[in-house]
Amino acid sequence: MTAIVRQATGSHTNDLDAYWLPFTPNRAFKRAPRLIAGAKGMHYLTPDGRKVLDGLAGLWCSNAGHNRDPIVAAISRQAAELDYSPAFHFAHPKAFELASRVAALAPGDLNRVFFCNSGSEAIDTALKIALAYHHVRGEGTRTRLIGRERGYHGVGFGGISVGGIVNNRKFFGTLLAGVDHLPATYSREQQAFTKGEPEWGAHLADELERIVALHGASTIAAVIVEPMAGSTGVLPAPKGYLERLRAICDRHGIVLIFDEVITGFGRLGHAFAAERYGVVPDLLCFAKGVTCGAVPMGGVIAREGLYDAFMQGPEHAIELFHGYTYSAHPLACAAGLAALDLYRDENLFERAKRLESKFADAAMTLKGLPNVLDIRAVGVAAGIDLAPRAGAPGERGYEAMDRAFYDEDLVIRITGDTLAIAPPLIVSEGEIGEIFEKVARVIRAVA
Ligand code: PXG
Repeated sequence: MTAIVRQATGSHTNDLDAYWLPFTPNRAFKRAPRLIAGAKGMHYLTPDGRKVLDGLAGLWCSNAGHNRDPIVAAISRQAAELDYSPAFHFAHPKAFELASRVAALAPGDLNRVFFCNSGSEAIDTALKIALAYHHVRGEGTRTRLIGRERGYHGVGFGGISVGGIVNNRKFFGTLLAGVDHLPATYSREQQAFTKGEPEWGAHLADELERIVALHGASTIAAVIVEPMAGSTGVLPAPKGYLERLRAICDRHGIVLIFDEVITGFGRLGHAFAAERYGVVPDLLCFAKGVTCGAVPMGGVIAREGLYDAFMQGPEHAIELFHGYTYSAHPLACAAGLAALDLYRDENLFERAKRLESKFADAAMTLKGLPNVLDIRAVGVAAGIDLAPRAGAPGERGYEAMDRAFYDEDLVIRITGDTLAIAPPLIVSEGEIGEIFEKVARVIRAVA
C-alpha cells in the first residue's frame, strides 16, 4: 500500500492512514486504492501509467475536460498577480467580471450573483437568502423550507434537511426544524427506459398545494428542487412538472430555488436547465462546472427584484449578514472566466445538445443486459439501475465501479446499485461508444 503511494507522490513519509476519505468506504479503499495522479482532456493518468477514460467529468464538474491549457494559465497568472483580497468590504475586478458573465448566461432577470465555494454552501446561501428575503419584506412568518424526497443538496445542515436521501440524514440528529418534502418524481413502473423527460409525473408538483393547505402559505419560505436529480441516479423532471411548481409558488408567494449544481454549465445542453425547461426560478444555485472543477467555487444567482428587496435602510449598513472568507476567491474567478471562455469558444453547451440523442441511444444499448432494471438518459448524463444482490445492497454497484476502473480503464459513478455516466462535454462520439461498451462488459462481469 505504502509503495503505491510512494509511486504517486514520490514521498517516503506518506501513507494511507491519515486521510479520511469523503463518501468512500475507507477500509475497502485503503486495501486497494484507486489512485489518480494526472489528467488531460478526457483522461486520467494513474501512478502506474494507465490512461483512464473519465466517464464522470471529475464529479460532474470538469465539463470542458481536465487540465485545459487556458484554465491552467489563468490560474497561474492569477496566483502571481493577486493571490487573495478580502471578500468583505473589498473586492477585486474579476469578481465583478465573473458575476456579469454568469448572470448573462442565466435566463430572465436572474442577474445578481452571490459567490461561495461549493454546492453545499450555495444551498445554505440560497436557503438563507430566501428566509431573509421574507424577513426584510415583513413576512418573517415564512420560515418553512420544502425539499423533495431523493433530492441531494449537498451536506450542510440546510442541504441535508431539505435533501431526501436517508443515509445523508439519519446519522445527524434533528436537522433543521420546519422542513417538509415533496414526493420524488421517479416511478419505475411509469417511466422505465425513458429518454429525456418522462411523460408521467407532472401531477406530483400538485403535492405542493397539499403542503400549503396543511401549513398555510404564510409559513412557507421556499421550495428547492434539482431540475434533474443527478446524485440519486439521473432523474429528470417530468414534462410540465417545473412549470407547475413555478405556478404554485407564484400563487402563494413562495421562493422557488433550482439547485443547478450538476445541471448548470451545459450538462443538459444549455447554460442552465432553467432555460431548457423554460422556467425561471427566484434563486439558482450553481457550483462545479463554473470553474470546470479546477478551483472550488459555488454561487447563487438571484432575480433582480429579490436582490432589490434587500437594498434598503442606511447605505453604510450591511444588507445580508452572510458570506465566506473565500467568496469570489481570485483564483476561482480566474478559473471561472477561463472556463466560461472555453465553454463559449468550443460551443460546449450546444455540443451537449447535439450529442444528447446519440448519448441516449448508446446508453439504451445496455437494455437487456443482466440485472439492468432501468436506464435514464438526459443531456449528457445517464443513470443505470442494476438489481441489488440478495442481502447485499450496493455490492454489485461497488464492484462495477471498481472493475470499470481496474479492468476497463474507466471512471464511473455509483450510488448504491445505480451507475451514473456523465463525461466531459468534449467527449467524442467514438468515446461515447467506447464508454458504453466498457460499461456493458462491466455489467456482464458483475452479473
Ligand atoms: N447540489 C447538488 C444537486 C449536487 O449534485 C451539491 C449540491 C453539493 O455540492 P458540493 O460542492 O458541496 O459537493 C451537489 C454535489 C454523485 C455526486 O455523483 C454528486 C455530487 C457530489 C459528489 C458526488 O452522487 N453533487
